[in-house]
Amino acid sequence: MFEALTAQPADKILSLMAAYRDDPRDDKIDLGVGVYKNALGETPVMRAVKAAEQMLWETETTKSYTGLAGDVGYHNAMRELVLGTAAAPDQVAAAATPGGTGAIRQALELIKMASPSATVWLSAPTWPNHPSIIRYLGMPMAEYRYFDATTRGVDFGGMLTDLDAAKPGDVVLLHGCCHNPTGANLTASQWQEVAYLLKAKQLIPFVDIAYQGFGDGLDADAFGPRHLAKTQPEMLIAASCSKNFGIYRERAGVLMAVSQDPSKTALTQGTLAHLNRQNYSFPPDHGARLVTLVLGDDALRADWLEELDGIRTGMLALRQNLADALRKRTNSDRFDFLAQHRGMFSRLGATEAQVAQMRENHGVYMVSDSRMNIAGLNAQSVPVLADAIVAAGV
Ligand code: PLP
Ligand code: TYF
Repeated sequence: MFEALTAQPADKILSLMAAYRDDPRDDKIDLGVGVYKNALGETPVMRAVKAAEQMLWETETTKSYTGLAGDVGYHNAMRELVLGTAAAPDQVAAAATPGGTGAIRQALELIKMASPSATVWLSAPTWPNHPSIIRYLGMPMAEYRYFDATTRGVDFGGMLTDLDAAKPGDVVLLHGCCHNPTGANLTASQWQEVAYLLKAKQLIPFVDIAYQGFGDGLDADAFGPRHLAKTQPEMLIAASCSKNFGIYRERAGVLMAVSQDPSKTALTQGTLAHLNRQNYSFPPDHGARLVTLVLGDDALRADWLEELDGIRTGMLALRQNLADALRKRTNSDRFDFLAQHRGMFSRLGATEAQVAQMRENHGVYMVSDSRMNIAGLNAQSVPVLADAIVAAGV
């Protein structure tokens, strides 16, 4: 049987990690995989998470199964974190999932079950796992324009024009904040315009939010999903705790299905539990429980917020430093977009050949589409990167 398997394409982000590891140069710079790193290049366990782990170790009395959809305390904590008061508890069905990716997968399976002919619209470009999973599930898929290669901002006119061609019942996947891979994001008023179009065309928003707190702050980053929850009849949200709690390997995510009509919630909740059962029975609990402890304890929550804000403002400072360094070297403002982008990533707009040149000549590792992880920089590497960018003729 196994001989019938065919080799699958590698994940270009993850293969870059291996190439970086194998590079013997000690001045190499890793701007590849989307993992937060401090100025020392470490991805530490957050203080509040460490404290919650100790609390859990001391107080946890059983590791028996949770519910099929995970723990209700976690659903509530995540609903409040992502949606605030934009949706009442009885409007939201929720299930814990293995990471944000698990939530995306379960959301797509729900869409396929409920509306097999719905096309899922993706931003061009998007996180490569979106089209990969959709293709694997055999679902119809289309792209809407999103990134403007000239301004390195959002091609908002193109986005609205393309979404206008979607048919009623189609699903539109939107990055909640901190767009991966471009770093270019919708403004609050653009979210309002998108919401207006979605409602008028009867399109269903599906928000993937994996970086809440990494852009302009926890509440500002959730403007989009909250506005949609208030204005749309139905929506799906896949939220990840990997980045903002720094618990990548614990695999904590949540899928939320929001409906203006609370009478639909029980059926949707049952479906989410069913989908978990089909795929892995019970979802992982450890990371979810840490998140619940941190969010539910005033002192831990305050400490988490402080550390998260330090991460966020540190990345903003690196963005500004890089934009300034490039202003100086090029005598122009054409890299100012780096300071306007938000989140971990910016798409630089370099060609594949320029990306390869920066890797070979300067040991700078970015994804071949010229996505850079800003958190991979520090005070020493910013000028090195700026030199590399100029030398490559970007
Ligand atoms: N969605 C986007 C856009 C991402 O970049 C990520 C990356 O980590 C995820 C979802 C999900 O991450 P995880 O499955 O590690 O929680
Ligand atoms: O985009 C990134 O770098 C992160 C991490 O298959 C990641 O989202 C990358 C690839 C992948 C899973 C996670």
